[in-house]
Amino acid sequence: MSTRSPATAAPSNDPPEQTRTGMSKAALKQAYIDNLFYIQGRFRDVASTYDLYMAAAFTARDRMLERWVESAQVYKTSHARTLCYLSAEYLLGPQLTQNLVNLGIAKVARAAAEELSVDFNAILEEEVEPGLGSGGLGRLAACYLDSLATQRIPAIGYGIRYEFGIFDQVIQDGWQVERSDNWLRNGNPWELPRPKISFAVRYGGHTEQTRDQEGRSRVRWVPEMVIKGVAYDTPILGYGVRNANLLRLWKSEAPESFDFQTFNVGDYYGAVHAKIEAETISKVLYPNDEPEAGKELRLKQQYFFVSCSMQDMIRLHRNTVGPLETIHQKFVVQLNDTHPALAIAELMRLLVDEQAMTWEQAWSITRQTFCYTNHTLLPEALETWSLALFERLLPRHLEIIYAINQEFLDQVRVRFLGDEARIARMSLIDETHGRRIRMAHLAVVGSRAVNGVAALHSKLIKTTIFKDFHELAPERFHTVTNGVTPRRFMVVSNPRLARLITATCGHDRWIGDLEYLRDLETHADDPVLQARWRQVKIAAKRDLACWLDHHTGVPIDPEAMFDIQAKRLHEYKRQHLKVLHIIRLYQRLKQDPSVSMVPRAFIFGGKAAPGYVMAKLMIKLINAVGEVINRDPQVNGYLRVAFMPNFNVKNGQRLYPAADLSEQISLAGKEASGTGNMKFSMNGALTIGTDDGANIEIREAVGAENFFLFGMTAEEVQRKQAEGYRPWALYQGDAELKSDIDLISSGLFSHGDPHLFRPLTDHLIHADPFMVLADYRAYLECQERVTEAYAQPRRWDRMSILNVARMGRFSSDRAIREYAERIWQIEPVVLDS
Ligand code: T68
Repeated sequence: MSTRSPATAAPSNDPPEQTRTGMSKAALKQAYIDNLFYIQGRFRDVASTYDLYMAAAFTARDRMLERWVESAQVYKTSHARTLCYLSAEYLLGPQLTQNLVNLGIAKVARAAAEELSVDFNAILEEEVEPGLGSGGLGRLAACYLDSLATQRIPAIGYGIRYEFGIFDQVIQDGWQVERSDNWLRNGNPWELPRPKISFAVRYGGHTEQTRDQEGRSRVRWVPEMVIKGVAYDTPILGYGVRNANLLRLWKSEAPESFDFQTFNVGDYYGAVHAKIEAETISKVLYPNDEPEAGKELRLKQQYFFVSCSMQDMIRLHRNTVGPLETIHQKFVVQLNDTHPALAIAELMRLLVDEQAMTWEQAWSITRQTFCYTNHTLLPEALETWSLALFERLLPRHLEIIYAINQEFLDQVRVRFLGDEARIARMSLIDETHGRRIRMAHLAVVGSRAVNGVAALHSKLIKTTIFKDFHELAPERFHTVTNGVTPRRFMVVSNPRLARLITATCGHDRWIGDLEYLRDLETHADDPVLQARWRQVKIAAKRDLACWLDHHTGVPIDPEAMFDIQAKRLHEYKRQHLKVLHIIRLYQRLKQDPSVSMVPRAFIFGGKAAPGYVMAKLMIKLINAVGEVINRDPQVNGYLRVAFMPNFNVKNGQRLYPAADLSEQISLAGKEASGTGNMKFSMNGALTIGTDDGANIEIREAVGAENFFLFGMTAEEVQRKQAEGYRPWALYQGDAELKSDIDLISSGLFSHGDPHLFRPLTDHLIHADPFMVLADYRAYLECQERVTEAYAQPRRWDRMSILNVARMGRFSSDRAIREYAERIWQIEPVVLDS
């Protein structure tokens, strides 16, 4: 390709109006060239890989917009009931392949690029992912966007367009180092700025009592600061349908008028400062597990996106149906955890103060509009805001929350006469830790439905954190087990496996309806399928080994068992339990070099919150243990340890296809659901896991004989803790456990420094809040069973095939159908093709 004229780059017989968005190879070739020329201003022979990526992205986007406009029109004219998904995080991952798959042109687009001598894999590597989330919760939101469109549910995802997403992790000397994620630096081809869709957001100041023209008493909020939120829209396509939904992210800016006002009175620097302050609000994502204390900016962010979203919802309702009294019939708002729970108070404020609705009517509408999903039971992760901070930033909302609280507690009083302790427990204000607002209580009181994210989790919220609320209104509590999208986590990330499944089943219906994977079951013992299955796995392992060698310098034999734990670093997820297992195997080999062992590669991935010292020390420990093992010729034929730097969606997609064993070893009762467990299992990894979160349901689905279960149940954990847990006694009572921990303290992994890992080992021995020591023995024994099974390839293959065949339930499509039917009461809207 060396032509100089874009118009004649790819001669085509298609009529001109079709070449703009045609799906044929010729049309796609022409579109690449046109987009390269008219958007990037480049000819093929001078284009960089990045230019080629942008051209491919715009080629996909043009085709998406057609469906998007059509969907918007149909949704509008049919007055379709619509879901507003409010989430502070969306961990979208790379967009190009995903969008090509959902457009149904992944193959032909690649072929068209290759005919233009474009290395398609190279342009995919060029893509920067929007890391607008920190973990499972943000990724769940992204999976749900995909499934909402696929299930034809009209939906808008609302969130924040962070200028800097989750930090990039690099590993230096075994330690995590954070680098800022400047994901927008080269532009973002997937978004459309909507400068005309913008709203004012107020902060601070005070409130005043006034009267309206009819003499009714009203509250006027006189803010101290006003900023502007501007919409940036990203189209979200469904798979196998023409529906496309909208992700609307808000960027904060200074309103021009405000800027000029200050400027006019001569305070130029003040004006610039105000502008910076406004722009700061959507500047950076806060990683989870960071202490909330003093995070004024985070509260500002939450209010910012919630206010823009509620104002937008009202505007949309006005533009279509009309009377505000029916807004709860048009929209349902799903709160993804408590981060957007302020929306409840904001909708009240908008309806009562700005739309002059009565309090009673506004509350009735609000209560019918919201639904809330809880994602955690960990007390330290339950959001609360100091009253003083809240009052300073959102004085009017505090009054509204007080009023909601008063009305609510009056009801509780009547229902549970004289039970003052209950009143204190249920209040929206926590008076015991220096007056704080309990966001989870606001979310429960303001919602018509509350749900947990796996069966066990839902049971636990009803018996622990929301026990009192459940006693008051049990009918409002639901469960919807999480799911993940098979488009991204199978088709996009594991094309070899996808092709094999399609060939084996004789159809690809499973991509749109994952229950069809059951068609694999009858082939589970077929030696031909098993051999191919193994080839697919080994190819993925080779790819990963190559990537890891290149990025970490740790060479890994693709024939080894790939034993992977990839998730956020956290004590409750117990990466250190995995490390103790590795140290045990290491010691076994050192003590008896003749012992025969199934070779294993232990691969970790995950970020630690920048301020979470213990989690960062766990990363250092993994790398330190790896360093000793990997260079010890006595053991490194059997054991390897690698830490994948910067675990994000893109890198995750390299891990899931390559795993033989998936580590899901949280302390029972702590992991609300987990979703990585589903991603691994869908790709044929077997799980070693505790009786926790969705592990329990995965085990039920795939069959107990195809799952490696170990450890205490949540009930046993509770009992043990109530009895008084003494890790010291366990440490003293188990010689191997003691020697594994002592080896860490000995300085072997820290160049002789016995102090480096002391905080970790001391904490294990003396406190061990996540009961690593209590599950250690059971874990080792279970790993023995894993080794035994892996040594029988045909048995392992059968188990792996059955795992995939029975994962249908864990598609996010199923989860979204459950939400739509049981919680939202929203019907799909079918578009004619
Ligand atoms: C996760 N939560 C749960 N939180 O830990 C996991 N937190 O079990 C579950 O599968 C997943 O949600 C989806 O339901 C999170 O990921 C956060 O990311 C988070 C972010 C900000 C503040 C607190």
